[in-house]
Amino acid sequence: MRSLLWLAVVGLAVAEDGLAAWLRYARVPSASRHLGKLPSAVVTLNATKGYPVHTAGQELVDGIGGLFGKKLTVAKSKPKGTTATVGTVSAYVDKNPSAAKGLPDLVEDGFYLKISKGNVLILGQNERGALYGAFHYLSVIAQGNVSDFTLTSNPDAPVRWVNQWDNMQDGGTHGSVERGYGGDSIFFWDGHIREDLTRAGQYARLLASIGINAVVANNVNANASILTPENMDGLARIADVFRPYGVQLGLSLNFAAPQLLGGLDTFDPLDETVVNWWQGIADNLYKRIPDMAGYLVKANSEGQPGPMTYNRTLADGANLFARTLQPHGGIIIFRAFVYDHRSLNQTLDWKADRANAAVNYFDGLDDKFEDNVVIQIKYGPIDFQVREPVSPLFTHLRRTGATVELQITQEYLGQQAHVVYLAPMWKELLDFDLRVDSKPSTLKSIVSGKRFGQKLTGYAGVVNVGTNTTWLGSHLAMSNLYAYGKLAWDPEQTSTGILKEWTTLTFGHDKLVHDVITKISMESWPAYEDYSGNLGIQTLTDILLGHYGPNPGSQDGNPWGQWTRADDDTIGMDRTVWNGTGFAGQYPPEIAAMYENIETTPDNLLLWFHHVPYTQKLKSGKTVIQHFYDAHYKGSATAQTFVTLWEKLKGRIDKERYEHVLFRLIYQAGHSLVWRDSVNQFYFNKSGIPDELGRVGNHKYRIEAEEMELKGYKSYRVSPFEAASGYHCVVTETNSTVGTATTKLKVPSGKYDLAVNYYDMALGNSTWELFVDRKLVGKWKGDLEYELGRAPSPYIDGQTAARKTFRGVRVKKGSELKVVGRPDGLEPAPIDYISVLPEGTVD
Ligand code: GCW
Repeated sequence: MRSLLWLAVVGLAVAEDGLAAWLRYARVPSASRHLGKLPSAVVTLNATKGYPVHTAGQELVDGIGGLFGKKLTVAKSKPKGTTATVGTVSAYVDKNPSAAKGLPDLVEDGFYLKISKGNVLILGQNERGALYGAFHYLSVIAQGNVSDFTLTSNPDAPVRWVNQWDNMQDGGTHGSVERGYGGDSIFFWDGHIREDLTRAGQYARLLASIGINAVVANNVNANASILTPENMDGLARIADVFRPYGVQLGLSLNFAAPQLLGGLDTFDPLDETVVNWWQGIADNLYKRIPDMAGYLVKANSEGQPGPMTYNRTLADGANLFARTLQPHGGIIIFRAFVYDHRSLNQTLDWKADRANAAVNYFDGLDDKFEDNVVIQIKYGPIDFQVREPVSPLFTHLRRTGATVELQITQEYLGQQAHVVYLAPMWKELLDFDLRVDSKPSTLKSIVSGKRFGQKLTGYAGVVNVGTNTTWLGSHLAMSNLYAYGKLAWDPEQTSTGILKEWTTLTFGHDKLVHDVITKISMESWPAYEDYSGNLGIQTLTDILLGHYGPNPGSQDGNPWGQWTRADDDTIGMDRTVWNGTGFAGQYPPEIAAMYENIETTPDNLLLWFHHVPYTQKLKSGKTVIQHFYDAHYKGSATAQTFVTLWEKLKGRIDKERYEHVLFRLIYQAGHSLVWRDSVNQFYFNKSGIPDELGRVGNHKYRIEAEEMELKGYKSYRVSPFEAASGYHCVVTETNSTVGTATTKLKVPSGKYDLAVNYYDMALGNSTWELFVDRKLVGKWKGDLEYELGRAPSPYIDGQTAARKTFRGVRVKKGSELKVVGRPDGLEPAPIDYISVLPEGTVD
């Protein structure tokens, strides 16, 4: 059996399909040199199978086996030779009472490591801490650092949770995992808990290795049926596969469950029958899962029911659950993402502002919550945008503990089809000083509980992994999950330091691999911000559909409140107190004063706080509109370099992951141009102000498909207009007949890169063929909906626009260029334009 497991571990490392993520335990360079400095046996103290100390012993055996090819034995008592001893502090002190004095103070989940001449002592404050210590030791030696050291490590905050937005059932517009881009739920299928929970166990292992201690498995838009007795049994099975890794299970609740599931005629939180119903639920859950972490509740938000339905406060709602959990030791995390998406009106009310909602709703409640209530606050006041100021609500809760909600799933940030390394953004947020009472008050000091002294504080990360073997749908996106865990444990770590660790563990030790991944990753968030939304205007993605491609116009004119208030002359949200929505006034005075004044508002948040003319001068000296144009050119140019950088790694990492990443980077490079042109075209059209450098609207290498000679294709006006070059594309005349678009090239003879911009809708798999002088240059299918996990779309728009490039194609002056499009299903093989680019040019 052991040898089978052994093969399984080695096999994982060989397959490189991403499943093992950063826990590959791949052989370190010159492994045999280190053998003498490693333990020969593992001793686990008071280990019970199925609990973390036992798991830690197994990981040490598997890890040292994989990393160094050294086979360890597991012993009960002290064997001969070097030993790795792992257990809790109390189990260790029971055996060695005299050792107690030399041990450091550990907080819950903390660990102590002492490595000396191949002897390894790993002690946890609790079992989970011991496992964390084992993972930490393995990570250090996997990075090639096999030397003596002593380390005491305590987490910065007690709550380090992950939220999955998994639905019980497939379907709906958001799929089986809401805003998930890595496949179906690993937990649920067809309204039930999956029979096979292997992936759930593997997920817990990954999370434990980065210090995550709980997972809320179901969507905050919760289905009441999760609480049927059958599903509660299923949840207990999830808890069983989590338990060996010290990961606790949390549950999202539907506030109206007493009515929807329990058959009561009310869900009023102060009604006694409702209270009793929830108490019964808590008792039944804890009977099955005695170590359950607790609940997560989204109430009175985006159509979810809540206490306000009965004119009760959010505190009444949270306390209802808090009291039913108290006998069991659970906690309730109540989300601050409460706002009204139905009646906000931008035309009637200049002062209306969704950003104001959280502070307004929670005002006056700070001292009303039970002790086991935590308020979970998204980092910014709106919704996971590419740049937001830190939510001011963090400064209003001084008695009640808060967690900061970060989003690992890249909902507004490229949906894992674009590389965006998020640690630098999170660091900026966590390091931001909110100056409460004019004292240092960084966000990280608030969510660690240090600033205000609350006990229950920390981090929540929305991590929508799925059944895809890469977990998130992209190998490079996994650095975000890794960084999330690392920062929740210790926010002082640096973005580059975390990345270096992750890269070594994931891709090995090659310096060039490191240099390339570091460069791409560190440039990725600034690039994405440059080619999506600038100066605090938000991501400018399509907020009514998939939250993916560009669609600046979708922000305004609806009650969702993610407004830009762009008109022909001006843009931005006036959130000042003197003339605007008053949002700036929700911050402590020093910060409020900074944002109130245009002069002191940083450029990168200018349009978040102020409504200004497009000609407003920035601190950089540029106008707002020229900044838009320049940033979009700059960001998309950077995205092109990611491809060439990555290509340097050919042969230096395994083919499987090399190709997988390359495919996405090529796609991203193309889609970044779609972003650039859509956003620039939109604001040029609105403002009428030309680009000083003459780029916007002038594409000299471009041949518009609608201007080619068409047979079986017809011109089609795209909506939104900016999603097509020249506002039009071509589509086949019927769903079953082929179309051709032909033109004679006027360029001098030579080698060119030919780029075809087309639309890949999730309605079929059209085929396109590109010919030069009747010779086939290339052929491709419209099947991105299978290749990329990003939200599928049935429309011809900025979400489905894509580019296919053929490099170094020889053409002659007067050559015939022809695209043949074969529609499939309802997808009419749409083409926007073809660029004939002198080699190396991008446009
Ligand atoms: O960002 C929005 C998402 C919703 C999500 C909601 C929330 C789970 O578009 O899909 O719902 O936030 O955080 O509750």
